[in-house]
Amino acid sequence: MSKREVFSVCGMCTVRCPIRVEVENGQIAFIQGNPHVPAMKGSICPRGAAGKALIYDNERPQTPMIRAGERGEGRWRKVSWDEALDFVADHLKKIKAEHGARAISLSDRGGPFRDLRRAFLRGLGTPNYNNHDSSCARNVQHAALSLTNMGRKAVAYDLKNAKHVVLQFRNIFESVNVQEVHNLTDAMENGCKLTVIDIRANVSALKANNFLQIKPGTDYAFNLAVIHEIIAKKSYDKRFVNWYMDGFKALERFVDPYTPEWAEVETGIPAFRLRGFVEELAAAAPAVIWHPGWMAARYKDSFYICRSIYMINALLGAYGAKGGLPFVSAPGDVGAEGLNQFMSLYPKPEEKRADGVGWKYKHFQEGPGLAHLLYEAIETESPYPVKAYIAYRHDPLMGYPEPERLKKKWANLDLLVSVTFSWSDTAWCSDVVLPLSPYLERENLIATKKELIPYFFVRRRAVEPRYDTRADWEIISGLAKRMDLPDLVFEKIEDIWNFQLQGTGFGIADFDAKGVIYLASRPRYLDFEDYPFKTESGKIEIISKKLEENNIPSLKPYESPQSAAKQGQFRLTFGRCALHTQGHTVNNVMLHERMPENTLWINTQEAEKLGIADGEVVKVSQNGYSELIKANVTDMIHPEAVFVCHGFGHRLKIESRAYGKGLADNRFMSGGLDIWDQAGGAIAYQEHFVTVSKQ
Ligand SMILES: Nc1nc2c(c(=O)[nH]1)N[C@H]1C(S)=C(S)[C@@H](COP(=O)(O)OP(=O)(O)OC[C@H]3O[C@@H](n4cnc5c(=O)[nH]c(N)nc54)[C@H](O)[C@@H]3O)O[C@H]1N2
Ligand SMILES: Nc1nc2c(c(=O)[nH]1)N[C@H]1C(S)=C(S)[C@@H](COP(=O)(O)OP(=O)(O)OC[C@H]3O[C@@H](n4cnc5c(=O)[nH]c(N)nc54)[C@H](O)[C@@H]3O)O[C@H]1N2
Ligand code: SF4
Ligand SMILES: [Mo]
Repeated sequence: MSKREVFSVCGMCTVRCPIRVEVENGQIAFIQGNPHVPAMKGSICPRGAAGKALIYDNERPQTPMIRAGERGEGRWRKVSWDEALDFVADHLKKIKAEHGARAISLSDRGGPFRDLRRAFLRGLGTPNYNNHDSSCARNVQHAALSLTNMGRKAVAYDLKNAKHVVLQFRNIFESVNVQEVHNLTDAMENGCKLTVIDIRANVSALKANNFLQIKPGTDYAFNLAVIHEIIAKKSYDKRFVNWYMDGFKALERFVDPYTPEWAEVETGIPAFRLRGFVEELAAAAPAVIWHPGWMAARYKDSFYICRSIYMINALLGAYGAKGGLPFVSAPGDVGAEGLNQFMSLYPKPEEKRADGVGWKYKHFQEGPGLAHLLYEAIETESPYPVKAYIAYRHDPLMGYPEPERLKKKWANLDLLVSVTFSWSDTAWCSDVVLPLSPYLERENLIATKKELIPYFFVRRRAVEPRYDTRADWEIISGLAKRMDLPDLVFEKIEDIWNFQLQGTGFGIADFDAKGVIYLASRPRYLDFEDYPFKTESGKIEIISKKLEENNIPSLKPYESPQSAAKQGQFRLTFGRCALHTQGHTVNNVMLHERMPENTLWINTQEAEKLGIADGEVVKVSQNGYSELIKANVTDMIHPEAVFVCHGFGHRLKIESRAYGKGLADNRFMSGGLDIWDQAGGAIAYQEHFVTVSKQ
């Protein structure tokens, strides 16, 4: 019997936890958190444990496929890798010759392993790289940039050392990042307080010291009143404000009308509770983390909510502080050399982006752009035609609103390719499916984690592919070879790793012992005087020149949210659950067994008015479209909202377990592709109402 251990990286969600895998006789025997990464404590979440079931799933794409019927019809021709890659490359060449390289676009799931494919796009000469972030954290990113000219990941959440953590539309104990869960739990054992501001009592709320149930759509009102109270009681960190806040006076004037009593009427949270909460925060400052949010693509004012959170963190002196939001270090900050980048082999394309980011919308960061605006460009051919789209580990038909409308926009494409390890609506609708090996069956590039202690990490192959699938680097290499980009063609992964590590002083064998290479021996906290805000003034700028120049207010007055028009109508809200990841695990045997469908959370009193009993199958409808779902009648949700876990409602027969189970929230967002936050860039997914009725 042969037995070995492989250090790798989980791929069941985009948190990408470091893992240790035991392999016996070429089979996965055991998966655990990498014990050499202290905050993992050797553990993984339930989805991480279900990685094995992904490998044995025979309902995933097993060979390359080219469509034989119409798009979405589901008639496929199984082909060899050579034929599939030739097909894609021939189309890309033809499109490039006819419309220029800019007519080629790709979107992905973001993350640390994308250097090679971004280099591929640069090599082709197209600026049209996007990721999923306009459906996720773009508002948080743009809020951070608008105040500090640094992205949201420039600071860490130092949960372990925090004294008070605030979660507002952030459900840390279900929307899991394993290290964050352990760090917060440790802190709470040492007396750290937890406040949860949510529209429903989620698992995090059940563990919290304070749970503030808020009326949906009114978070901005609450936060403005918090700022008002902090300033009125002079509870802010004077040294921080003097050194590092530009525009404090403007902020003070702006929040003047937003008293706790005013906010009580809007939010339903009593003024005395807000006051007590602010007192507790001030007592714990600066070791406070008010989490700025992750899935913050919810409302038309979500960007301003995120901005207000960063401002509160600043007023409390939490920015930069131990136990707050200290700045992360890059390799260079701790005297180490960073990895070599494939992207730097090619110049940045000069062409303007199809999604308008950087020229039409100058206040947005280019990077991953805004994918929903790419889709608009595909439809309108403005500013120019985009004819090829590669959905690379991305399922926009599940992740964006209005899938049927999105498909019509894509009708303009000459080539639609999906690179994926699972079936998805997008893959089903593609011209070509290039099946990716699941994470346990493939390697990835080496990646850098900027942290208090920065480190390099690498995903290694634990077992050989069961089916005719390939790793990312093999797919990109195959395409690069056909598109005459010899610098991106590799026969073996070691050549890629060697290129990346050249000049760092490390070799791939240095990952053998622990799976990661730490670049410093202890956490690096900057001295107060050295905070590296990247604005012109070197301070947090409350009034953002970039926003104002683009006619977007830095301080936006609060507007009350729309309410339901009649009884039986509710705002549709959503989130994640601990047992599934987005739309791509609902067909996983192990996870499906534990949670086969989502349910509709509905407030007890509202359900009674409609005569709906707990567990009853009810009808949810909007504009003539309806689906059925089981009601979860509960006191734990605000009466104006209904809630579902996202990712269910699959309609592909090939996914026999998930087929027809649960409700797909994105199908109840009529007009939703056009409802987005003009200041923050993200889709406003929760600006929709549904009618709930007995069947
Ligand atoms: N209505 C509604 N829409 C939403 C949301 C919601 O709650 N409600 N949530 C939003 C959020 S937060 C996000 S992030 C997006 C997600 O949207 P997507 O990024 O499209 O969703 P996923 O299902 O994570 O991934 C899509 C495909 O990529 C592959 N994949 C996913 N993760 C990985 C990975 O780690 N490695 C590899 N190799 N492949 C992977 C799978 O094959 C999967 O089919 O959707 C957003 N859209
Ligand atoms: N288990 C699991 N973990 C995951 C993922 C997964 O799919 N499954 N996906 C990962 C990804 S891509 C992301 S983006 C993160 C997302 O992680 P989070 O940002 O924490 O997102 P959600 O779980 O969507 O929602 C958090 C909470 O927001 C609440 N909420 C909804 N509307 C409102 C409102 O108007 N006001 C307030 N205050 N609260 C509201 C919901 O009830 C929910 O409890 O999770 C990551 N981790
Ligand atoms: S949070 Fe869970 S699913 Fe996500 S990477 Fe970590 S162990 Fe895997
Ligand atoms: Mo996300």
